[in-house]
Amino acid sequence: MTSRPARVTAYLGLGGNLGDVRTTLATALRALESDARTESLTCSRLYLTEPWGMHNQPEFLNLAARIEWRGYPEGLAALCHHLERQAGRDEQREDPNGPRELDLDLLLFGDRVIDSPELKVPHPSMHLRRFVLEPLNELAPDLTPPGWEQTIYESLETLEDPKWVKALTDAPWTAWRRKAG
Ligand code: PH2
Ligand code: MG
Ligand code: MG
Repeated sequence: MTSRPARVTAYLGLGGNLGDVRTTLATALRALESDARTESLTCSRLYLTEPWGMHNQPEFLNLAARIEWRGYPEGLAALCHHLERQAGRDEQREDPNGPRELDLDLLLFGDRVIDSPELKVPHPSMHLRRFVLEPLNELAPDLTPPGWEQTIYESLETLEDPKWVKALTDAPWTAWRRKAG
């Protein structure tokens, strides 16, 4: 008999800066939400963000999502990768910090620390990036990720990333907010 995996609260960072990014993000969120292993999905606001790591590229749209996931982290990472490819992303072509249709990063998976060649959780550079921490702070300000000494809110207070992020409050996105059930 195989036992059912426990439900884990995971956090994702989503972004993109090529093509119709709002539609791409909405499609990816819908696909994440409709997966049988997803029990609920809650999103931050959408942010317009200054490119980090490589300057000469379009601004990004970013958001964070909390997902109640009944499954394994590898399964969630594989779903993210599948949705990135479905959005037209071509990893052969791209620079590590360069433009892309969709980036879906598994940031946190409960209290788990994963350090395999395929998957690293917590995401190794999330603590350096305002475009990750600012949306995440809407969902989990008091959370201290495994291995960290600060909460998300505290790390944002001391963050030195000079890149700007701007929350967008226009209506179309609001329709994609999902409250945890
Ligand atoms: N993603 C990158 C590189 N730089 N900059 C912003 N603002 N947002 C991103 O999602 C982003 C980036 C590579 O994953
Ligand atoms: Mg990324
Ligand atoms: Mg990525």
